[in-house]
Amino acid sequence: MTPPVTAPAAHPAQHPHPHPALAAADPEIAALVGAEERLQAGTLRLIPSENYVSPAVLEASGTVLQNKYSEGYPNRRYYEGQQVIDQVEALAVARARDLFGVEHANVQPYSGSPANLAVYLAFAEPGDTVMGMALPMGGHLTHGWGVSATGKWFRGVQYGVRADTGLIDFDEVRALALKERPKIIFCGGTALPRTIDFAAFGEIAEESGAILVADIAHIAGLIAGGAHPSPVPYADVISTTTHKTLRGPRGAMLMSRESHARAIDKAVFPGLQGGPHNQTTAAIAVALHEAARPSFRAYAETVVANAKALARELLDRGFDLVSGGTDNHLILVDLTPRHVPGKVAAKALDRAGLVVNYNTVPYDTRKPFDPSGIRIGTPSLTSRGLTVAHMGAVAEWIDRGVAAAGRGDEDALAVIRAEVAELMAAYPAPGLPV
Ligand code: DSN
Repeated sequence: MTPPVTAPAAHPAQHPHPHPALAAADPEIAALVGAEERLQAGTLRLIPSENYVSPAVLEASGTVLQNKYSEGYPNRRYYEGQQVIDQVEALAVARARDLFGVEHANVQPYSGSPANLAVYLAFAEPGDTVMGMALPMGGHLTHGWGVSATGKWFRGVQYGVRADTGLIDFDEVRALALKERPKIIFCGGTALPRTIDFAAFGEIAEESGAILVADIAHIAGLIAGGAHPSPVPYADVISTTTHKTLRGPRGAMLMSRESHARAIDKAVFPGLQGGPHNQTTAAIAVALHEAARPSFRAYAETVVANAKALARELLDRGFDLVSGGTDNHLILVDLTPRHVPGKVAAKALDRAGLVVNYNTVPYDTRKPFDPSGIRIGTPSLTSRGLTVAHMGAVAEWIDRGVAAAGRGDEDALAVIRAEVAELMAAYPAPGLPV
């Protein structure tokens, strides 16, 4: 039965509804989208893997490209009617190649985990040994961690960081690689606050005969913006999501030398996936176009400058930061000395309008679902225009929020929430209706 078409729900004051068709067809979902918009507008989003896409990226990802099936690759499809889609994908591929200086790019992986799975399919057989950073040390599930398919179907051996420095010990990585002879070595991760030495990983991979995969999901935008060294030419394969510092839609890419192009393409399709999400491909193309502009370089530099300033401010307030600080967009705070578990702190900070995630710290003595740390990042606040000058206030809110969490002081959290909302009202988020 066709649902009744109702008038769009009224939007604040006289403004037209930002999603009139949605509001008419499905007021419940429209209301939830509106609630999420208000949440994203009114809070200080500090999760390092999140961002705000531009209105152009948002528009591209909500287009009729959605309606098309296009299994295959440009000019080699299993469906007709690809006159436009082929051009969209070819443009996205060309922009990825130009921006990252790579010979080959595949823009079809649905997200980071499928992208990494495609790498296994391309370069390893079930049961082969693979090597990556352990998840609790800052790695990713798909780098061979036990609970992931990659750790169940492959033999994952894992490196970590040194307990005394919080840094990767390349002697340990080399010794492990030469002993275990993995088919694939992953570098990169989800909670690494320091510059990744791709050259050192490249040497070890070459010495041990492994394919080196640089998972740059977190730092792709910093690399594109010149604020972090590139894994080219050290990595055989570069895997990245497109929605973190790169500020594109939720998606992923695999990049490589031409010699690996066929293996990667075959692994993504038909090896692992069906039809690509063409609306996402278009939005990736737009994001790559934006990332090639000088303003993106300024954004990437400011992301890092903000993170360094925030780290300094947190250190000044006595916080214990893993590795003593940051080189990138991410800060990992060990709250053990504050006697507040990470989860308790993260939930309290959320009530204070400061959105972080609880996170394990290296050698954590607590469980992953109730760990000792919180993870903080600066991409989103930088996209809203906050600068180094604001980082003292942000650190002060985090400090007061963690203290309030420790003593269960909801009134103090409410005061912080109001202060945060006041600042954020002055820095509208890209892509959100005013
Ligand atoms: N979920 C991502 C992150 O937050 O870092 C990693 O996949």
